Amino acid sequence: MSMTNANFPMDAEGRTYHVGVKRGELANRVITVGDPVRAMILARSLDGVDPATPAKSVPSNLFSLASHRGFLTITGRYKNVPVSIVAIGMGISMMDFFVRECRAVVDGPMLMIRLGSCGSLSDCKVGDICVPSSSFLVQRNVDYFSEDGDNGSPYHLSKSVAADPEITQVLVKNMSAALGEDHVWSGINATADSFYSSQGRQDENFLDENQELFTQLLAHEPKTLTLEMETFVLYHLARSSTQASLKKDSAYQKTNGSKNSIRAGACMMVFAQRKTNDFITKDDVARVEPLAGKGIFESLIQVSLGGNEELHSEEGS
Ligand code: R1P
Ligand code: URA
Repeated sequence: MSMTNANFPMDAEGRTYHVGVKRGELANRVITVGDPVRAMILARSLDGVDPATPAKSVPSNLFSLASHRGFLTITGRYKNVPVSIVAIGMGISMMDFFVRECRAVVDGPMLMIRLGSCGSLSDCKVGDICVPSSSFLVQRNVDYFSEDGDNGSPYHLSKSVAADPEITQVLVKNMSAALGEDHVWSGINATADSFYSSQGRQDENFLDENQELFTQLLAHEPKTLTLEMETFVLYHLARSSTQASLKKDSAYQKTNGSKNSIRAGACMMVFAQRKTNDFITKDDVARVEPLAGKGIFESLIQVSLGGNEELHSEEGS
């Protein structure tokens, strides 16, 4: 694959370097997940999908693209609205690739909603859904572990960044309808730069100094519910998105006062209960994922893109 433009590499067709998508392959409304199999399960809810589609495969009537860097993009329609699902793998760098490269190939406003898995340090049970209205970042302070003296605390905790409030509210409503309101929790998410040290897991093979981490997280944000590895970057980049991509879209400019071109939200399924040490079973994942999928697709199409909705509903599939 040969690329031009070292600043934002794209190939001759206009495909991005890592996600691999080009204009016309991605809808303005996008669900992002970590696990490609979760993306395939969600794709079964899209319009016109054959129920006999084999497990762990992409329905043949949908557009799909597996990139050489592990991203999987699937585009189709849900209740006739163009939507995409992008599996990104794990970690904050993968979320950064996803948000920036997808933004680069779509015209007009975008909605991005994450369906992830998480650990819970609150009372949520495995299989419950959490919808965080904001997220903060937990980063290992590598200098603390150096040998040259006092370098602060072992973990940096950032300020919280808010999700889009309308997306959060619609997610709570639709997840409650799909799973029952007793299984849906609101609160704050912590995005960690490791599954292990900065999520408070104990590992005698490394010096991590994280025995007090949960206490510190709760002192920092008492409503901290969940620990995972991407959501903060999604919320942060949505809030940092500029209107550059909207300049061509006069209808949007006329009707929407927002300074951002991306609105984002997230929800996550509790896989690890960190207080009781429970971990979700395969059967529970198989039960919860399709229900959460229904809640997330309904939410994705119920929030308005703003501007000329008709124009955007013709794009992306
Ligand atoms: C770790 O097991 C992974 O699971 C969570 C974390 O954020 C991390 O990516 O999310 P996904 O299930 O979406 O990958
Ligand atoms: N994903 C995470 O990042 N942490 C967990 O504990 C479970 C899923």
